[in-house]
Amino acid sequence: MGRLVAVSNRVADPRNHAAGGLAVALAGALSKTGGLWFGWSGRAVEPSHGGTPGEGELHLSQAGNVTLATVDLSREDYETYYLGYSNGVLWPVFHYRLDLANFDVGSNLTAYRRVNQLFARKLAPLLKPDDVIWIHDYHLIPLAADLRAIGCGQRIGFFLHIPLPPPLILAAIPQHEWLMRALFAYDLLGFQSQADLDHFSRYVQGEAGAEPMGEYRFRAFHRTVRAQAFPIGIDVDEFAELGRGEEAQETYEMMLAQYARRRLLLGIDRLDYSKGLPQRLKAFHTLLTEYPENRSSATLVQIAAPSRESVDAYADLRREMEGITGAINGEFGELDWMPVRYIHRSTSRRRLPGLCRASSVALVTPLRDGMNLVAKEYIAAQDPDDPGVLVLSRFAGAAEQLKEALLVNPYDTRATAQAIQQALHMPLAERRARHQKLLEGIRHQDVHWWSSEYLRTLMEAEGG
Ligand code: ADQ
Repeated sequence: MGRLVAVSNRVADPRNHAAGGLAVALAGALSKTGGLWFGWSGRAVEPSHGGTPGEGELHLSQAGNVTLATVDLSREDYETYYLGYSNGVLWPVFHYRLDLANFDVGSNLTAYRRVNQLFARKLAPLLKPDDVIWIHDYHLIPLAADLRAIGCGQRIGFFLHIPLPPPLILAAIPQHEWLMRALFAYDLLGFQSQADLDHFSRYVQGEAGAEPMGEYRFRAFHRTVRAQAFPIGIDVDEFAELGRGEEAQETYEMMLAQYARRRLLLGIDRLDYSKGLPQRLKAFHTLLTEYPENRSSATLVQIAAPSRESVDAYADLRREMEGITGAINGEFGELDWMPVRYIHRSTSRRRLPGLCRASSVALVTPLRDGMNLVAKEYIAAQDPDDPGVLVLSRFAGAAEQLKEALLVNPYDTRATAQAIQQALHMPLAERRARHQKLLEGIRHQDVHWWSSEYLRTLMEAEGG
């Protein structure tokens, strides 16, 4: 395989494993091939500082043998391409939230097209003929088409980290056909789950008259693309190693000391409406109402990292969370017990394994999620001799793999409360048996499996 060129909205130093996310996922493949990682610098500059809007400066730096190349965006493009179209249209619709999408602002679409074209223009001169290009996520759907338009013939793959909704939901995006046509400029499309792949297949057959051509190959818009599910995993050993670190140990001991007489329930999320946080709090309220033996005992630690705060739906969610938390604590709290510890800040990744290990139950209950890596991290952090229980939404991509979790419908707060009660009382033998199977599963399809399987398939795929 030639040099790997990864492209994603944000770029991180792949040597910094504490950064988590794509940095861990791509580090191996990037460093093996002396790769290049290209994306937005994270800087939104005023036009007077950086020229005309969108024409950001290119920054090159080295992280070991990996080259990091980033471009600045104008403030206007940040607001329109990133907040407006990517996170105000694509994110809500792909998470089935048509009610939260704002289709009205034409300048958002224009900026989405413009930034993808800018990325193509800035990336093309850095490419070598035998590079293999791997583009990530919904911000960059048309990038392969833009690269092809300026003469790039390299192999190009795409991986969608978020769900792909069913055809009729996707069709609510006025530009749905343009977006889906753009996917056919890739050689390989990777989805998180079979359900997403199934939606893709139904869309292209129903809306674009495509015929599936044998397994995983589709022809439409005069091009052929291969599409498959590659559920993303975590680096189980790296997370376990992080768990042996000083900060994780310290966190674990602090939690045990603070909550010695309590049972801990844990939620770790970005504060995002896809994560089902109000519903989770309501299920916890139902637990305290219907199973009163949990009062003065069960404590929900909910860490919700701030995210996209300038988008209205996120500000509304923040207020809603504060309201529900206050109501539960007001109704049930005692002088020596607060039922919900709600922390609206991000937590260092180094502390996460300690938090996970100290908790009897993890609540991973999104309304819709591409995968959800917190579910897998929770499993990896447990003591196999005395593991906690994972309560997992059936609407997370991870539910296709993690069958031994307690699967719940997060909209059904009563059934979710029952599952939490079951988790709190699960016998040790059952906890161990479930955990062992879950751990085997996340080890088998870990993040190294994910990237090597994807890249192997990309090398075989014949688009065109
Ligand atoms: P996210 O929606 O960000 O990612 P998720 O997979 O849950 O969701 O988390 C990604 C990483 O962020 C995990 O390593 C997690 O530990 C960390 N994280 C989340 N909340 C945190 C917090 N409060 N404090 C510290 N760290 C936190 C998108 C998709 C997911 C998909 C991933 C990867 O929405 O469905 O699983 O990409 O493909």
